[in-house]
Amino acid sequence: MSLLLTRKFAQYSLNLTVKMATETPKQPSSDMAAFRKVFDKARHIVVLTGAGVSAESGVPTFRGAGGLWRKWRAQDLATPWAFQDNPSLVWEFYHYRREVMGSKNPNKAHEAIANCEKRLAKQGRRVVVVTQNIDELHKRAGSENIMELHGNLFTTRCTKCGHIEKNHDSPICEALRGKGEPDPTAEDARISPELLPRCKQEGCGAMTRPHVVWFGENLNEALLDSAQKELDLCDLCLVVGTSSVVYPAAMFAPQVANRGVPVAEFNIEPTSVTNSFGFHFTGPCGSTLPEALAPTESEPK
Ligand code: BJW
Ligand code: ZN
Repeated sequence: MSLLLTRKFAQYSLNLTVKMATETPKQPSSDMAAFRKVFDKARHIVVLTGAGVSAESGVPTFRGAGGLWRKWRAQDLATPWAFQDNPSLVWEFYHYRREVMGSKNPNKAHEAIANCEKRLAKQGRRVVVVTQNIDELHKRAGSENIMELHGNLFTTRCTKCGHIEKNHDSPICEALRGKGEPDPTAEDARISPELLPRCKQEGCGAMTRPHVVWFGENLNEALLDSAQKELDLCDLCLVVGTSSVVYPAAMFAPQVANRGVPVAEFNIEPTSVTNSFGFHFTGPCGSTLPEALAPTESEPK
């Protein structure tokens, strides 16, 4: 974690402890008209997204019903130790998710965010998406200011030379062709490392890995610092479809709320941080976001 971020995290934890000890939590408002007044005035909006924003596209989340971590153990599939121990299984998991994405498209929530960015840009206002998702659906919807905190499903990184490369091949390698869901119990079905995706840099040829951030790994420092700057400067933050349990992303919106900036959460249910925010809109974000971000007469031209 960068020094700046470590300091922010310590400060955030301290503030939160003091807040919890001294304040009765307030219920966030679900008054859309009140939100719209705040939205109309905002010049710099950060949209922090998680798996829930892609749920209505048919992409599974991690922790809810049908979530990936309900079916598989994160420690078997999304840690550097899992990859070291069984790269075949980890590649099967990411190959499976790449193939699933082939039939998925951005939904109304992605589109509302992308359209909002374009429209507000013409008014000299900034919208930036800070996403934990690796599925590229924000990009496919037309968002341009995107920070992918946890990496990208369609990018590989060489385990030896570090070469990073975009890769949309289907399948990503012949040995994975036709492989379905990963099966952590199928020890004898392991693909040998030589047959897993390899680096295409001349003279390298080492095994590549998905360019994503696993548990126990640091997020890209430069990216984190850029995200932190956006969060420090924004005058409105939307938190969409995230359980806000995974750090450091989980502390971003509460941090913004802590400096008195309005934060609106869009989720099908309350989360553990809902009461730190001014607004909470319950429901599928494919319905709530288009309403919240739609152009209106009151909007500055
Ligand atoms: C809808 C909806 C609809 C559904 N409309 N809403 C204490 C302090 C700091 C760090 C730690 C700590 N304790 C442990 C840590 C380390 C760890 C961590 O945070 N663990 C927690 C579980 C406690 N963090 C890390 O290791 C991170 N690195 C790090 O901190 O480095 C420094 C460090 C290292 C070691 C120790 C200490 C410090 C890295 C985190 C990497 C996360 N990686 C994953 C997988 C890789 C990417 C991939 O394969 O896709 O990222 S895990 C998974 O969780 C994925 C997601 O991006 C991430 C967040 O999940 P998300 O998006 O919130 O999804 P869900 O399913 O949880 O929630 C969906 C939400 O949508 C729900 O709320 C639904 O209600 C809602 N929803 N349908 C609106 N239609
Ligand atoms: Zn290489």
